[in-house]
Amino acid sequence: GGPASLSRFRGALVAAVVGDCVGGEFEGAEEVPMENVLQHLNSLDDETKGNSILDYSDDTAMARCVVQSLLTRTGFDEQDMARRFAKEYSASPGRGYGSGVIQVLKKLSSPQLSDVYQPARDQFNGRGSFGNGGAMRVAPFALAFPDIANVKRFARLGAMLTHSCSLGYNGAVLQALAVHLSLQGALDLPQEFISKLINEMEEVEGDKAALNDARILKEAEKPFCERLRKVRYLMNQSKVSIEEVISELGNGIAALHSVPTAIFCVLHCLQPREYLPESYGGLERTIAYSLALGGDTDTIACMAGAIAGAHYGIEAIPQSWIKCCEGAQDADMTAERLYMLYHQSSKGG
Ligand code: R7I
Ligand code: MG
Ligand code: MG
Repeated sequence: GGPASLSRFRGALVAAVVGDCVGGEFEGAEEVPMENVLQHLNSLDDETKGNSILDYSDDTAMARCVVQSLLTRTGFDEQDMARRFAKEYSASPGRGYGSGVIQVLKKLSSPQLSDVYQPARDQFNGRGSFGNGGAMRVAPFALAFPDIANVKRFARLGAMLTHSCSLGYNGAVLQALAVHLSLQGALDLPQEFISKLINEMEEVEGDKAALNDARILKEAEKPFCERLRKVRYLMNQSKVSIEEVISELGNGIAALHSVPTAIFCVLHCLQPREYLPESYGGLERTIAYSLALGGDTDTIACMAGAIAGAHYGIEAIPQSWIKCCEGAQDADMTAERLYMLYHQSSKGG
């Protein structure tokens, strides 16, 4: 479909859930042979396994809270979103949350809490978390706000409810920008897509707090920009090994070691690759490739899925995959409501 078509909204939201669910199988694995990935994905086509459900993890659990909050409040309401995160955690604590963020989610459920951003600030001796938990759930912000300034602003605030370190919340801003651009059709011109992301992040990372965090954590002056330049270098190589991607971009639980990686997965899989089945379309390639990197596979596949889904649309996701994943059909239903909210706001409401 054209820019911001319903198919793209559905694709983004559903492929994020599918990435989380199918990626759970390999989370934390150091090496994942492509053969194992393809076997896992093939097993989803198996009729006899048609009803087997792959559970979603914290990535989807929190994204669902974001969606429900944005829809119910018709915009960003930090109190409401914080309450939903806390409630979801206490109802299903076993979704594989990061070990640090659990403290935040417990504090957010206290009725005496006056500043919902405070628990996040208390993390890691007051520096805040740089984990990818803000980025993994951010896609709905890009699907709710048509204006890029709002996408950046609210993605940041939404992430800061749990991640107050700039290396955490700026990862969320980057992921939201990638989904935003993809939704507009920007992946039709991959070189311009990566340049736009770098330009946007130059400004985002020029912020005083970001420069300060980068210095304290001994990262490059603008860490996400540095990584995006590596993405641009790697996407322009005809051959790139998985080892090189892991060593240059990472596959870990930090936003800096996973958001640029997810963006690379999408760009790398725009073309057919010899080690991926010829029958696969771009979305299937992206998910398979994300899993083969190992490490934080559920989150990298979830984020790459959101970006790729916004590009290829819902038709690109195999029905058998959707059927196997908990919450995927549900995501498809809510995508239409986000589509309406987005197009309502773009009419100047
Ligand atoms: O970021 P977060 O929500 O975790 C998300 C990840 C995803 O992969 C999910 O699928 C799930 O598996 O978890 O949770 P946090 O606890 O805020 O951060 C994740 C981890 O990053 C922490 O448990 C720490 O190990 C590490 N980390 C830090 N370590 C040292 N110093 C994050 N920030 C810091 C830090 O400042
Ligand atoms: Mg998870
Ligand atoms: Mg994960």
